[in-house]
Amino acid sequence: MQITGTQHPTYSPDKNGALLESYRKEGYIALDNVLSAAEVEEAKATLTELFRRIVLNDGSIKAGKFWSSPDAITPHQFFVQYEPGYRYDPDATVEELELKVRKLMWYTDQHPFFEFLVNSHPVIRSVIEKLLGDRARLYQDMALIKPPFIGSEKPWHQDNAYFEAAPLDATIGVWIALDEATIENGCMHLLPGRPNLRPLEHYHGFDCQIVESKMDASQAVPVELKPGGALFFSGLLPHQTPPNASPLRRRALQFHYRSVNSTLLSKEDYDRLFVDRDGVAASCHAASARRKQANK
Ligand SMILES: O=C(O)CCC(=O)C(=O)O
Repeated sequence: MQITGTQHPTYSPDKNGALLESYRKEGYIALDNVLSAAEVEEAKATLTELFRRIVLNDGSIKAGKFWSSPDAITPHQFFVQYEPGYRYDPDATVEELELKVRKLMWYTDQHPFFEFLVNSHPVIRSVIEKLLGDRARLYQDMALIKPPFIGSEKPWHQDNAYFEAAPLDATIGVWIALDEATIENGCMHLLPGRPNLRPLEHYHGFDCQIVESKMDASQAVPVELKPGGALFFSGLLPHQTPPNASPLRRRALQFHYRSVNSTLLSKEDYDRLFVDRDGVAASCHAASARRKQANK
């Protein structure tokens, strides 16, 4: 069993000033004990329960809500994504299948415990709103599973490259470790510092990712977390997770919020805002458009 020796502060309101300063300077903060041991156990058990319900197709999965915009026509629907190398085996048991899952997405409205975590958990909401400087609404939810041996890399990217909210500092993510997250099993790696908190050009490699020459990956820092520890990070912070080649699980919850006063733009308008220094539209949408154009 791995035990990370890394220590992060435990949240208390008297730390608000220092946490905000650190967030503004580095683009993230890490905290221990955001979830209690009991909450971590409940989150893991509830993820398993939701996975079983969707895989067994027992009729208990509700039609999705649309968190991002009440005006949107298409609701987001809970789905499961398997690791890219996994070939579906109809004889696999549910337990075996769960160890092939890369992510669950749009799942938090399927269970009251996750609704509590995203909407009302006192530490999550306090920290998010303090760092955002505004009331927050949920923008996106995922559970990122990175299973033992086959959990694949998520390449360098900025979450704002996927989003459409303005202004660019109005989005924030929280990534909560449910297992120990270490360098060996694929913890978060970050490129901190104000100069990196600006749009960086993305392209479509094996995923939507930052153009390598636009960042200095040698300055990256890994952030190991104990179960219940969490990383709060700007939508502009470049981050990556390496593969999990270890025998250990690395489950995490990730919720993104945006300020209630932010605006969702059309993809075209967002591409005029999310622009790299050299004037290149930097989002994943712009990267897809360039790829389509090149393949014509
Ligand atoms: O948990 C991970 O492996 C990385 C997730 C991530 O950065 C993302 O999906 O945006």
